[in-house]
Amino acid sequence: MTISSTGQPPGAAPDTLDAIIVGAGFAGLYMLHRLRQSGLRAMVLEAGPDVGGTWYWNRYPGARCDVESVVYSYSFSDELVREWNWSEKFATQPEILAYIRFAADRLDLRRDIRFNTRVTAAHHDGAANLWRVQTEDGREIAAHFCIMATGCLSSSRLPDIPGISAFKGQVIQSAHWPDEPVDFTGKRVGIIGTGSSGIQIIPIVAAQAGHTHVFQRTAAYSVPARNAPLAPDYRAAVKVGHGEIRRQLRAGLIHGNSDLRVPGEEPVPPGRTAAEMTPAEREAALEERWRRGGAWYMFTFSDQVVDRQANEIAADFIRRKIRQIVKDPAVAEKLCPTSYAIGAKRICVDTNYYATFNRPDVTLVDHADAPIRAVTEKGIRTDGGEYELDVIIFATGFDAMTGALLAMDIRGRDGLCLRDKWQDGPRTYLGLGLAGFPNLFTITGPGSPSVFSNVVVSIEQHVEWIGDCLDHMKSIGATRIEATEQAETDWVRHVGEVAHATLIPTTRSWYVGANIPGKPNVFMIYVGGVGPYRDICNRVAAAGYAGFTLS
Ligand code: N01
Repeated sequence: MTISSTGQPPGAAPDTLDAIIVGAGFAGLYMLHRLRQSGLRAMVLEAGPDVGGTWYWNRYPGARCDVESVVYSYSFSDELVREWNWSEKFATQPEILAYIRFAADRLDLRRDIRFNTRVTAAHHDGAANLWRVQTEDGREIAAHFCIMATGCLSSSRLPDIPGISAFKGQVIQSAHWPDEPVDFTGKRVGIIGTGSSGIQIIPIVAAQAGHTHVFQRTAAYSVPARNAPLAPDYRAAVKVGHGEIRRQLRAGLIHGNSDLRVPGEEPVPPGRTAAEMTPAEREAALEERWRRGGAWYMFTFSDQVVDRQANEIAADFIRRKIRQIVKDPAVAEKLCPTSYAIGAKRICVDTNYYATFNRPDVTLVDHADAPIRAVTEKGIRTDGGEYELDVIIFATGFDAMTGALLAMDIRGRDGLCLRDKWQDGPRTYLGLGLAGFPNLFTITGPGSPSVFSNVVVSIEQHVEWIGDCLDHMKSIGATRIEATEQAETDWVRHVGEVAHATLIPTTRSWYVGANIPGKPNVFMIYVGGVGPYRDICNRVAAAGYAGFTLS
């Protein structure tokens, strides 16, 4: 059976689609657009009421992307680049959501998206060579291909602290913030979690609340964002230079616009190893990265994530900054991260985070002194006493990489269940395909650079690779593609080898699934860089999709 030029397979039921795409965030929207360009009939199923994915749900106060706006946006369309103007270096969630809505409308995507439609199951019907996708409202939709665009950080979690349902005040999850603005004026607020989300929320809530208690289990490394409005001449320069910026981003030569030549600023010199620099040079380089702000502090030394000494120099610089900013030395010490290498958990980017602890109406409750035991009717009980609260905010993270996929009952060839296949941790080939699951693709799936890259760059690469793959299948009359067991095993080994050559897997983080009780601890991300990864994927395609079986 071949896919016809109209995208309709001969003999297929009229409502059989070429592809179902799950999720209408950055990935699902571009995938729909790309498949339409190939003349395929595709539909996006989206649990939420609108486009945006993570940028729809994570609408907490202070939510921003910590990758710079001009590069955290689609690069595939010159029109979109030309027509959209980012207002700030780091865009707010409302601005990113407005951008995604703009892209969806500009590309006329909404007519093929079913909103408020949560996918509960996807089963491959081998005889018909179709994916049968079931939704929460009891419908079934069939398609030849199923493409999971479900996001890496879309399955948020409440921790298993006992008593949460007993609390008489308001409980809010950062990733499911209420639609209406929450007024914290005069309220006693407790925030659990000091990762990227908590660090963005805390300064904003603290400025409004009567009193804020920050419950910290592990101190995080955070660098200032140095957010600022984008000057018109800078925006114009980015549009003019867009082609070259896109080339460099895709090759992994630059990561954000901190690396671009901003008018009036010299580009940051390429990193050298810490050992190649004198102590004065190292200090100047760290100071310069701190002054510029942003997550690219991680690249101050070229060996920062592989060499313990280089890593410690970069980590210690941040601790010294914390001690300078936070006036109470005891509080400063508690805010200093010491238990893990910088970068082994995602570095945070903040605006006024550490300075917030100088406010008289903010109290740091550190786990070492007062571990949380329970949520009670009145607040939070720790070993150090009970804190009475009106609101508790949980910024406690996500079941990353696999949570959204395993929330669905996905079954492949001969009924193979994804939950069984991944019981010892996720296994994929390239983070794109899975042995035993024909015609199923994952965009930024486990085993790809995904969250270890500017994820929009990685999304575009996967979407284009999948689109080209389906074009190729059509051209040779193939209707089925599946990763081989051998290719998958080799890739999983390679992902592990690359990761274990760095310091990144050396701590218990969501990168290894350690934040979810009972989740197998396996490093889930390809950290070899988007450039080398793109080369590998391109070579696989050029070799007739080596490591996949096509029929
Ligand atoms: O989640 P996290 P996040 N008791 O898992 C604590 C992206 N993102 O939503 O470290 C007490 O990082 C937990 O403590 P510990 C970005 O990739 C990007 O903040 O496990 N505390 C930790 O402090 C990011 O990395 C942006 O000891 C508990 C916090 O909760 C990823 O999303 C913004 C606990 C969870 O931190 C996730 O970030 C936001 C418990 N039982 C998110 N359980 C930007 O672009 C958990 N914690 C800016």
